[in-house]
Amino acid sequence: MKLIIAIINKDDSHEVQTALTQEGYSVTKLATQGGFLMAGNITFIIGTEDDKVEKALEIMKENSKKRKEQIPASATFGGMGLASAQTIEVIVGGATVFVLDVEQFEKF
Ligand code: 2BA
Repeated sequence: MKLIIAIINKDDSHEVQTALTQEGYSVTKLATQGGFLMAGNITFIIGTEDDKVEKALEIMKENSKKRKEQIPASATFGGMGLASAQTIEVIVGGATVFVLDVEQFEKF
């Protein structure tokens, strides 16, 4: 069994959640915040069988597209040493995913 921890952009999280649930995955959703943009994102915790990991990754990939956004430097942690009026280009969206081995799984 594996534990998938997936950090997803807030704007994509509804589609990801719907698609995962429709495919029968059990999903726990946490409201989280990125350390750099300090914007809300969503972290999904998904416990699943080894042979279902690839399909879950596929669903996340299909439903969370990367895109470029211009962000005011002042909106980033520390402001990157730039004047607050300056903007920087940041890639947002997509998914950051960790897949871990589960040593033991119990439901009481
Ligand atoms: P944030 O830390 O808010 O980062 C949002 C996006 O800003 C990142 O997208 C990246 O494109 C950019 N970025 C982050 N740190 C940067 C820096 N020091 N300089 C310039 N640009 C920077 P992603 O890499 O797709 O990450 C999206 C979110 O996933 C992150 O939000 C963070 O919450 C999480 N994340 C990413 N990598 C992680 C990791 N190795 N461990 C834990 N969480 C991670």
